[in-house]
Amino acid sequence: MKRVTLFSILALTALLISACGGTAKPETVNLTVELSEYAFSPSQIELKVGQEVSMTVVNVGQLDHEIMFGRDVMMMDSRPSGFKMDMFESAHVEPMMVSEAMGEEDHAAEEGHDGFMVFLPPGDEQSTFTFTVSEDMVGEWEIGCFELDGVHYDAGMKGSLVVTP
Ligand SMILES: [Cu+2]
Repeated sequence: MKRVTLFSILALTALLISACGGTAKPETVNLTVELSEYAFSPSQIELKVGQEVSMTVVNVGQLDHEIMFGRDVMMMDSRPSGFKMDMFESAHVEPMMVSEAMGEEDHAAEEGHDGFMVFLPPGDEQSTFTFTVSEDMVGEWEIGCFELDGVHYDAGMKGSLVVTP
């Protein structure tokens, strides 16, 4: 009798767990991307629609760096200066800054970059932001740093971000 009861409880628990799996409880993903000369680590990021992403970007290098998300590189005076299409803007998703490195906002205004950008001075400065991956983000995107008139980007400071349904 006791054994039967225990089995019933286990069976019921399993049923409840599988039932809960059907409801849209967003999966939280914590990502850390390190910026250095001249690379992102990791340089390939994969995300899924519905995920709640908390991304921390850290400048572990010796120079100013930034990270942008988009596709189709925009040229200004024949230098890569950003993306024509910003991933967040085109998906109408506004990342929420949780913590910001010093000087970030001033720098964004100075550079006149279009789209979402996280700028980081050297010295292990870091920023964290969160966003929910939406349907409109599905596809292949690029991450890039366009510091020094695009010299960083040309030197290989780029990577890929793939969003799957
Ligand atoms: Cu850079």
